[in-house]
Amino acid sequence: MSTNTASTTRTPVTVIGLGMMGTALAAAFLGQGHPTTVWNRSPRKTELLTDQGALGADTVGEAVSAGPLVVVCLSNDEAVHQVLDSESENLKGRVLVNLTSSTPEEARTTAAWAERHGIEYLDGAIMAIPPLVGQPQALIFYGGSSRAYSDHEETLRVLGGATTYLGSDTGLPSLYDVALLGILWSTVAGNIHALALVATEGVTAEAFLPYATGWLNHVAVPYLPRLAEEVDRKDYTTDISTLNVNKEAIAHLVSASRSQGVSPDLLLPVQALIERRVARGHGSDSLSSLIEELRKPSA
Ligand code: FVH
Repeated sequence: MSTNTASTTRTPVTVIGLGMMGTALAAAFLGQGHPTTVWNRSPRKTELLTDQGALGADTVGEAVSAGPLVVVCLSNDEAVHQVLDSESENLKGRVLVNLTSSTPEEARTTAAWAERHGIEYLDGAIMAIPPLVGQPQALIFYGGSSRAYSDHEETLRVLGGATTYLGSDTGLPSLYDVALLGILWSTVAGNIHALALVATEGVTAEAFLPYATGWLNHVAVPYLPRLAEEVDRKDYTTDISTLNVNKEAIAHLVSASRSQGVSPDLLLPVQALIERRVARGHGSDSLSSLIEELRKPSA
């Protein structure tokens, strides 16, 4: 164990996992004066933090026993259980905050494991990259024990100013996580397809960039509130842009991609969804009507 210079008034925190994210988490706690104990499978990664005043634990047990709040941030759910399943007795009565990415099912399974062992549990999803940790705009979702959250909200808010508690369902943070990532990946995918398309005529990504950002800022983002209203009301009537119109337009995109020598693969699933919805008689609906093609068929 190395020495620690943090203040004694702040809640001691243990961070298990010092990858890119875990290191940023531990540094944020240290930076706000929390006595911070760290453990990592590869011990050499603890040095960066012990140099900043963290206590380096030689074992997971030593790290878990160091205080009331244990934050774990590893590659995946399997790693979390490889490291912590044998520490269930040691974790009893403490608060375990799991900031490892997982599925809602994995989160709920881990929450059930924690409950069986008397561990107060919060699942979390970090919607930020390591350099943003600790910044006011850093968004981290939490779900699980309301007592654990209220007891430690001030400490957890050190990690991000946009810290948000979603309620007692431990599966919600990862559901929000993957839902938002889906928006990110489809937006980036659409951009990548567009850049491949315009590049066939020598247009650089830099030259196209202002049009892409303008399109998102002035057309796509302003549509989202109306999209949300249509989905919540299940009212897909529109006098702005129907599926019939979009069926024709996306056919142009697929045809142009092929004739320009660019694969339409990223957009074919969207075209198929539009064509299926139109074929089912919803051609005059708005784009939001596509959600009905995604929902599981009602039993
Ligand atoms: N990095 C990011 O931008 C994203 C932002 C959103 C949230 N993610 C999630 O954070 C988790 C950790 O991600 P990371 O970026 O820190 O990942 P790595 O730098 O690869 O570090 C992985 C740590 O996990 C340890 N580890 C992996 N497997 C095991 C195992 N079986 N037993 C013990 N520890 C394990 C690894 O240890 P080592 O390789 O250094 O010995 C690292 O500490 C992740 O869920 C992201 O989705 C980050």
